Amino acid sequence: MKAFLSTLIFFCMLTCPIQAGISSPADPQATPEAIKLFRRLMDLQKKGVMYGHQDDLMYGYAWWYEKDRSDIKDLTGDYPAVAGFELGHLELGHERSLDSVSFDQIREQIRIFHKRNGVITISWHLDNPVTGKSAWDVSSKLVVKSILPGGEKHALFNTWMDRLASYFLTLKDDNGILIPFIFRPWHEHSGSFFWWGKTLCTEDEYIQLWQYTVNYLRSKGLNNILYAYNTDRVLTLEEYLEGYPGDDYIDMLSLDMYDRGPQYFGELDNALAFISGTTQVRNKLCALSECGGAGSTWYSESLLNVLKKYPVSYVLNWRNTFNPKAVPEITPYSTPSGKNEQYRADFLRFYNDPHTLFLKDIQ
Ligand code: BMA
Repeated sequence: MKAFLSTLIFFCMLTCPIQAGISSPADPQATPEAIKLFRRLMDLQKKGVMYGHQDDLMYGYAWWYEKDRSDIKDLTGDYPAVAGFELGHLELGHERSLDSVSFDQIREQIRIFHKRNGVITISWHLDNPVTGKSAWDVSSKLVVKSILPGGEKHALFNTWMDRLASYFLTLKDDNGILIPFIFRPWHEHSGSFFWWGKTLCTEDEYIQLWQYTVNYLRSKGLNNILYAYNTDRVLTLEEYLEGYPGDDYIDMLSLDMYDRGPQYFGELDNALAFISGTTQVRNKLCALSECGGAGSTWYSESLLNVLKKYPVSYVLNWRNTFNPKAVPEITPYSTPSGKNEQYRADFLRFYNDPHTLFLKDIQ
């Protein structure tokens, strides 16, 4: 009996990784590198919150693609732990993204950042396949339906998926191994400002879109990807999970939430409580995948106090647009002008807090 029980326990440990406390990506064929990344992120999320910045390595305040440069590094001496990249317009076969960034240079920076042991996350603001306008064109509620199997834009969408897959297949390290990364398509679903938004398709269509995307990329041998489900501001778990494609498809449950007023930290606290709660039950990662503040108080105790309450993998600020005349709103720019001093001081406090993790902290 004893022998039988220990054999049973051993068998369970092999076949039931969740019960045994070993977490794995949703993809049953995940590459060793994807498994390693997932487990590393799981460990790190217990230690603190990584800082991420969109397009950090591509351009910044008053500079454009300078080798090794980063606004965050200019200010703190360290890179963010997470680097965000954007692939909008790759689907059209263009050489540059909708933000005028070269896809070859994105590849180059992904390779370099991976070598530095940084974490990579990719977003995709793809055009509207029905109207040929941007991702923000919400003039039709039939777009998602039309790109699913049987829809009139399905063949076109497949050519877009092929371009995406072909590009992903070039993201390899020096040994020819696919670089693992987080992919966050179909983002901010709870809002209605992208053609895949909540009121622009049915819940079932949105789920099918997600599943189709993941299955398509897996079928191309891309088993190196961790998928991030994402919504904009939400008030309940039910609202958050409307359109969730399922635990077999998703590795990270993420939220985009910008500071739009005094209720922000309370709402953020509320949302992270139920999102991180559900990630713990599901054995998934949690992230605040886009955020930023209105003004110099954003990198404050209030933000850190919320982040310290929950296991959150990373907090990412959106891009610094190349605009020397702009007043910084989202991230602190490195230029030492009077107006920026307060932002810089706040950000350095945020950087120096033991709970925040930058690139050197995750080596
Ligand atoms: C948005 C804005 C746009 C940009 C897009 C993709 O939120 O920053 O200007 O084109 O992200 O990066």
